[in-house]
Amino acid sequence: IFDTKNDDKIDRGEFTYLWNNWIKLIVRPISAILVIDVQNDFICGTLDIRNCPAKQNALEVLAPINHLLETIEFDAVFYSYDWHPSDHVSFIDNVHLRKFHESSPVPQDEAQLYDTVVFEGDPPVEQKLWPRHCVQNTWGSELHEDLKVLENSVKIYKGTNPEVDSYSAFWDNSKQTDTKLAAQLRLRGITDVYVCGIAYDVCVGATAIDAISSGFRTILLDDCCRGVDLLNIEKTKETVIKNHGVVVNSDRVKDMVE
Ligand code: VGL
Ligand code: ZN
Repeated sequence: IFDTKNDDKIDRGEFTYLWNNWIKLIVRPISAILVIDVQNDFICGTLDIRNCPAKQNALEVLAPINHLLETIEFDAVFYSYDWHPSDHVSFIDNVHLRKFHESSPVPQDEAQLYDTVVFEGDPPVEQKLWPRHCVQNTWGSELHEDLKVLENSVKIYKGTNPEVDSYSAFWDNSKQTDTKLAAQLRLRGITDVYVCGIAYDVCVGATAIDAISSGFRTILLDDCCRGVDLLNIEKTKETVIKNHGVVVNSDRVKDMVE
């Protein structure tokens, strides 16, 4: 094929065909899908994102995610759970349990839902205040009953430390402890990570960014996500693209996964 004297006799169509197959054999993509936080509280419970600024309906992720899980043979499937103890730092009704740091933009007795405050600590911790949600072993923290859950899938629990929030399914927000998700992906030889779920601009975005920095080719499934704030959803997509991830609709996946 690399015969330069007879270069003009080479069948370019044949060459391209062989080349594509060699590439696929050499670097066969091994794919995982991460289904992020498709839990009752975000869909129809205490942190129903229909009440958030973007007014999106998280129920709409179920059909496209289920369709993918039914039609695409991913090499691994992971479901993450936001899984908080009752005294979790992110709950507005828990602000009285801790002291605010002097640098907090909002004083302790004036803190409102969705404010970002700073708690005392070493170092002080910045935290957005959410309604109580996804408390461990409650209905609100269960996956939605209409979500397809595959056998042999892996469940990842995050936000279990009462003092630290965890948006990403890889790391807590202070990057102190990891969930072992990256190790589990590497153990399976995963090269490509598809990310979908709720909330687009919070846990899905943080997970996609960490997937990229953990070295995985990362594909964000735009139509399989719903979020809190439209501007932040746009910023999430921009950040993923800027960091060499891709954002696609789920109808593209069948051509990307063998
Ligand atoms: C989430 C807010 C608080 C999420 C979790 O799953 O996106 N959002 N905790
Ligand atoms: Zn949470």
